[in-house]
Amino acid sequence: MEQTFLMVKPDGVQRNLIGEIVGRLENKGYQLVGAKLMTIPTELAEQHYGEHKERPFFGELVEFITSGPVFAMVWEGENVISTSRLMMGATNPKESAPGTVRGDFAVTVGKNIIHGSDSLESAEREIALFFNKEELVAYAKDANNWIN
Ligand code: RTP
Ligand code: MG
Repeated sequence: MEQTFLMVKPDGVQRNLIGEIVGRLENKGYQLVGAKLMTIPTELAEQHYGEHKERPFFGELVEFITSGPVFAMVWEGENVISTSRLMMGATNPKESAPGTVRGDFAVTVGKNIIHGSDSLESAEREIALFFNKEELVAYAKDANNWIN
């Protein structure tokens, strides 16, 4: 089953949006298979955002993503990579539609609340950067078994 790497950025953690974001993904029908609250070391941030190394905002981006705890997650489900990107909204909140995380909660591109892998290749790379295999949990969901 397809998996993606999603992360509530430091601004989202500070604004108490972890629950809101996890809730949206659960309600959609995706399954959480790994999660941790962590402060990203600078070296890991530079690796994670390596594709933006030459961009003028790279320094600010690394500084921001390491500035406080993030909530790193792996989510699983059909088309989860592209659909979770749709649920996040456009990178710049001034273009992200209402109903998306960035459209509903963010104002500026530098503090846009959530990260999501943008392709299968990025998802595999980012999951491996942030999680060991043992930290990802395969499990069946059947709520009816857990009520009585
Ligand atoms: P992300 O990687 O964080 O999920 O965001 P994304 O794919 O939608 O956007 P991407 O192009 O990968 O950019 C990564 C992050 O860099 C910041 N950014 N700042 N100042 C700027 O013009 C600018 N452009 C991008 C954003 O925080 C973006 O999420
Ligand atoms: Mg990106």
